[in-house]
Amino acid sequence: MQGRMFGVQRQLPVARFLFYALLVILLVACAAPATPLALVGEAIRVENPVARPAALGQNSAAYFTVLNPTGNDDRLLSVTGDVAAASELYETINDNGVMRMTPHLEGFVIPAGSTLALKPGGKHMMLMDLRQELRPGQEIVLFLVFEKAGEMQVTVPVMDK
Ligand SMILES: [Cu+2]
Repeated sequence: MQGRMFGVQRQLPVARFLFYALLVILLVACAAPATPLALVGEAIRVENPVARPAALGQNSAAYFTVLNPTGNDDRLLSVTGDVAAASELYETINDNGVMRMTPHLEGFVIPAGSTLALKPGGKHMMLMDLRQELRPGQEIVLFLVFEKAGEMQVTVPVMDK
């Protein structure tokens, strides 16, 4: 009986050592990823969406930021919305002083732990041949389709002119 008690007491320091050793391993492992720790495990999300005001039948553009805090690259494949006859992903490029828009049928990659900014003068979403007027203050609904995150519904306010 006394021998067993002694045996348990002798094992306790070993258990404590293993506990701290495991803690150190976990801390080192957690410090390794490039993604800020607070963001790990969160899903892809869209922030600050806006659309340009435009008249019925005209073209408009939508801008937003996609945050990818996951550990995997993802790709914004396409965008759709009932407000336009067609919606596509484009990029405005300065070609020797001439601004040109080029379509990105392959979509936009959002690397793991980084953001994709769609903004005026850069990558953006075109809303072509509007089925309705887009007035400032109004809200429209767009659907973004991601390779891994799937479809995401986004409410987009129409910005001031
Ligand atoms: Cu455009």
